[in-house]
Amino acid sequence: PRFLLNESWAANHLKPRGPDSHKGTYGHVAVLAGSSGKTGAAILTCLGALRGGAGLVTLICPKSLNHIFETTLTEAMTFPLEEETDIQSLSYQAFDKIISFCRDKKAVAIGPGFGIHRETFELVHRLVAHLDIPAVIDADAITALAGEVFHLRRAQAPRILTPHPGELARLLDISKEKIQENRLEIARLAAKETESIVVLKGAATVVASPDGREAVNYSGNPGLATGGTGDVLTGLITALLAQGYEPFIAASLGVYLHGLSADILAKRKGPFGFVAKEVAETLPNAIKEIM
Ligand code: NPW
Ligand code: AMP
Ligand code: MG
Repeated sequence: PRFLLNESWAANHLKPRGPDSHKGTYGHVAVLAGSSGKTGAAILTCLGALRGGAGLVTLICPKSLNHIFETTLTEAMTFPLEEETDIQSLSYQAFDKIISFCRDKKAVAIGPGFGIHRETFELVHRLVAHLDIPAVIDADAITALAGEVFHLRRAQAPRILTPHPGELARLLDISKEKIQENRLEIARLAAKETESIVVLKGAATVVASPDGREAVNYSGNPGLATGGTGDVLTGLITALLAQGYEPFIAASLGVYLHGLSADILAKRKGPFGFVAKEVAETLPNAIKEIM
């Protein structure tokens, strides 16, 4: 079955909040993101999660960068961990602490600005296979899995991959051009190959599940073609997972709301020049528009 992600689809799937609900109802999101030079990616992922309605958000980060996050992120918490001294990224040494921290969390985001050192890649491989909660895998974590998708097949909990065409090209070792020529078919193939839900980003984002469901998005505009918007989407989808949406619905609803937020900004501010942070900040307006 194929769905068009439009306003009526989203309105049918977005759940209202019960008056007696509390932050525990909406799940605690863990975010594994950020390294030296890419702290913004981690911040944007956390903002995407908060604006997407997560009950609580904690950023797991390298200790040396903790002060940046503590001063920038008011509503999110941090969980600083020892890092390899010279890379200011987390490495496989942090594996056990991350696994035990995530045990009672509802969903985890892995990858935005996470780093591309070998030690970080090894951490990603082990986390992808062993974390027993739903995970959104993006950016550097997708790059870490290039030629190593078997780690995904070992996972016992749902995995959602959110590649842009460049990342999917790297993951599957096929050209960007080939991907763009047949986005739906390649996304479907990638979902089968990785046994994960695949969100192939870009104009008319495609969502494909290994169970055969697929969706094409009708919201969004080229104003989104600016640094950090993908990081916001990752946080948003993770927040929807934490709120209990089934993984394919969480991915699809996240893609639609993210695009709608950009459409509201394009109308309000102009067709481009709005920034990723504003896409996060406008998510409540997008939710309001379809509720
Ligand atoms: P080309 O060559 O431009 O045509 P990378 P990244 C291609 C973090 N960030 N359609 C592109 O193609 C991220 O989270 C941090 C077609 C090129 O080949 C990552 O961790 C920020 N092709 C890290 O930086 C803000 C497309 O992909 C390749 C495409 C690197 O992420 C920015 C580039 O991909 C950023 O989010 C499309 N729609 N989109 C921060 N403030 O901290 C991309 N490509 O090398 O993975 O680089 O996406 O910038
Ligand atoms: P990333 O490259 O990871 O930062 O993600 C970019 C985000 O912007 C994704 O959600 C893309 O789907 C979206 N995006 C980029 N270009 C366009 C476009 N021309 N039309 C609609 N959405 C776009
Ligand atoms: Mg990205």
